[in-house]
Amino acid sequence: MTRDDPVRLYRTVRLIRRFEERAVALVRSGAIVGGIHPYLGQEGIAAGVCAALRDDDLVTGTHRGHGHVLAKGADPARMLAELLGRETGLNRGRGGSMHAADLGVGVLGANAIVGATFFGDGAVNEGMLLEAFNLAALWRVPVLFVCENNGYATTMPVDGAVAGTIPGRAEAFGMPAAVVDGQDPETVRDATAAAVARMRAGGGPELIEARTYRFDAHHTFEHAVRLDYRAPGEVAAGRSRDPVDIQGARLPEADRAAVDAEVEATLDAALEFALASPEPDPAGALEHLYASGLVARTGGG
Ligand SMILES: Cc1ncc(C[n+]2csc(CCOP(=O)(O)OP(=O)(O)O)c2C)c(N)n1
Repeated sequence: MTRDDPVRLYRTVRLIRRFEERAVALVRSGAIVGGIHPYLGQEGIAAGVCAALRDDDLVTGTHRGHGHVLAKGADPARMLAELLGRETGLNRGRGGSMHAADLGVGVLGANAIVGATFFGDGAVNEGMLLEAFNLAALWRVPVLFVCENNGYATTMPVDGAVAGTIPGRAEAFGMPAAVVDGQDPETVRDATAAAVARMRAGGGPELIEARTYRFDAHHTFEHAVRLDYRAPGEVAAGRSRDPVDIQGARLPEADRAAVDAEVEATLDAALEFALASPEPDPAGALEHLYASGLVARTGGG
């Protein structure tokens, strides 16, 4: 199977979907402490973008970052262990949901600071993002900025927060920009492949605005505190364009069922591994905070 094979793309969106559904259940049961920002509904973007990348390409994600980590190829078992705060987690349980990193597969890290390389519509009014656009364009840095426009920054609708357009921000710095259907993994993959080919040939940075819809809460805290900012009809319409079904419809039913079963087995094993893993020893709480060789400064510069 090639990296951009339709079956493989389906496997990725399905893996993220089921990983997230299980993670939400683990939050509800109290096993995952502190909650998560579910990526449900946006799976086609991470899957499509990462299908067009090489293993040695680097990505950074957002606070809604599980999908980016999984799509780039991190081990779901170690990712789940990370969410559960276990020593076997990708970051020994120290990073958790919003700081999962796996340098082995080119994931520099999910990032709780709004405005990383994958980013939401809420980031497009952040000054540091525009500064990054400027320097990337000026120095022709091969970076693909992927805006996952799910229509809201927490509860703030895009229309009430974004003047002008998202591609317009890139174009102001001379960067090519495309708007794509983020619910279709193959559309995202093809747009990414085209941009990445230009960038590898020295073309400089580009931006993709992927239009999507967040199926679940901004954060799982919303499951307890119902916030009334999306009309039921809007949510139903958004959910009707499901990236898992869109990609699944391209596969023979038997292939889809086989992938579904394989994903379930992978996640069953992942959960078993994670739950059987020890929590970090409190005595080591200060380990792995600094790169080896560096010591914490105690003040005085
Ligand atoms: C620099 C910064 N400002 C504010 C926040 C608080 N914050 C966390 S998520 C969020 C909304 C982000 O919305 P968006 O970028 O559209 O991403 P989405 O949550 O929709 O995926 C905000 C404001 C933050 N984490 N970082």
